[in-house]
Amino acid sequence: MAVKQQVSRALTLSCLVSSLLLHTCRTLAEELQWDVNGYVLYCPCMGRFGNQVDHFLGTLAFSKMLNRTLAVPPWIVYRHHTPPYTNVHVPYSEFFQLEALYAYHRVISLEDFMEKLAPKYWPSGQRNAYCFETAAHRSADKKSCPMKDGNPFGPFWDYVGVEFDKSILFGGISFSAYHQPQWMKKFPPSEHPVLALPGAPAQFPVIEEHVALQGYVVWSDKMVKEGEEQIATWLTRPYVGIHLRIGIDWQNACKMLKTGDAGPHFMASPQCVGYNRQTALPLTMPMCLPDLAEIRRAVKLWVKKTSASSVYIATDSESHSKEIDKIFKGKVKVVTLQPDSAQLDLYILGRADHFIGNCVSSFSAFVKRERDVHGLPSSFFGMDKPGKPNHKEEL
Ligand code: GFB
Repeated sequence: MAVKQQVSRALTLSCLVSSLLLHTCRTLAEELQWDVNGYVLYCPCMGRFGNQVDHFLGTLAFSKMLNRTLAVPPWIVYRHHTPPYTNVHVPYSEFFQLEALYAYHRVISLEDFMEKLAPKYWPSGQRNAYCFETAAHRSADKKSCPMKDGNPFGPFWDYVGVEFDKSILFGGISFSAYHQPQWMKKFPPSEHPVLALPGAPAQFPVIEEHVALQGYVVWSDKMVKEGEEQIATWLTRPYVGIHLRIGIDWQNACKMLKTGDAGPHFMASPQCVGYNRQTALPLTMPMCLPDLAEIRRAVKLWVKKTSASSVYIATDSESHSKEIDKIFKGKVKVVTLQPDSAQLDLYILGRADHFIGNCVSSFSAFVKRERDVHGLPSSFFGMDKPGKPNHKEEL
């Protein structure tokens, strides 16, 4: 069954499912049973939050494909600029409901797996690491999986208290559905109960088939409360939410468009140019790095189209709130909170009456997918109609 259909069916049944699940989870919390079909463990070691979510969706699908329970890892939050500069590992359930994932597949938090199951079923001395031969070739002895080499790998496995005892290498297979029989044959759960991987068994960006799995990523009650409070305090509906990804790291990344080193598929861009490489629309500079003129144009267009009373600006650096304020001469409220929590920005953008995102950013992609699940409209800077050529529209 197509993932999209599965999601909508699951959402329709959500009330029933969640009450059943709450019961199941309570039972599970009391006495967790070992799953004889095995487990998938991985480190979300590539990129920041948006990248980690893309990988998470693919890994969820991979675990279901192998019929193994997914040990859901914490999010890795980097603090490169704030003391004590060490990574923070935030349990999945801080931001999202773990139970909501059950409607798609069996999961357990990695923390619970380690605390409640690992001591008995995956004890020290029996902890195998699994990786591609090519990855092991980078290690000193050329035979060991680089599970804990460097940051964020070492701190991640230290967080859950894991040392690896042995490496098992593989090659000639990918994480796609095409290789499902090979995975089952090579690593039957009876002999390989825990597949612990150095990175996500998934592609970046998330493949089209798995985009709708976003429907199972449901905000935690705590996040909903905090987000709704901020919306009620600062914003008047209808509001347009915009994501400005314009900081220095992004300026450098977008330079690749100028040098011609990037095709239409560049980071998260399939979300707006289309997933099919043959028919993908061109990726232009304003889509990657909108300048102030483009930001003003798009905001003005969508505020007018939606008769918005306020604009919410989420940004990685500069908010341009003064310049945006000037367009509307005080008639539209312009708000930026620049919260420490990136998830609060994501929540507010997700609930906007219209969203203008950055086509290339996986942070924007999180918002776009979530809004698609709920049937809410989105556009991108440099592309007013995603997936279709950008018709210039008159105000
Ligand atoms: O989420 P993310 O993977 O998206 O990484 P990209 C960007 C990070 O920057 C977010 C912060 O996780 C946030 O921590 N950030 C960006 C923001 N925009 C906002 C915003 O509007 N509000 C708040 N509060 N925070 C990739 C990175 O970023 O870009 C890769 O994952 C690499 O590591 C690449 O740096 C160039 O896909 O935009």
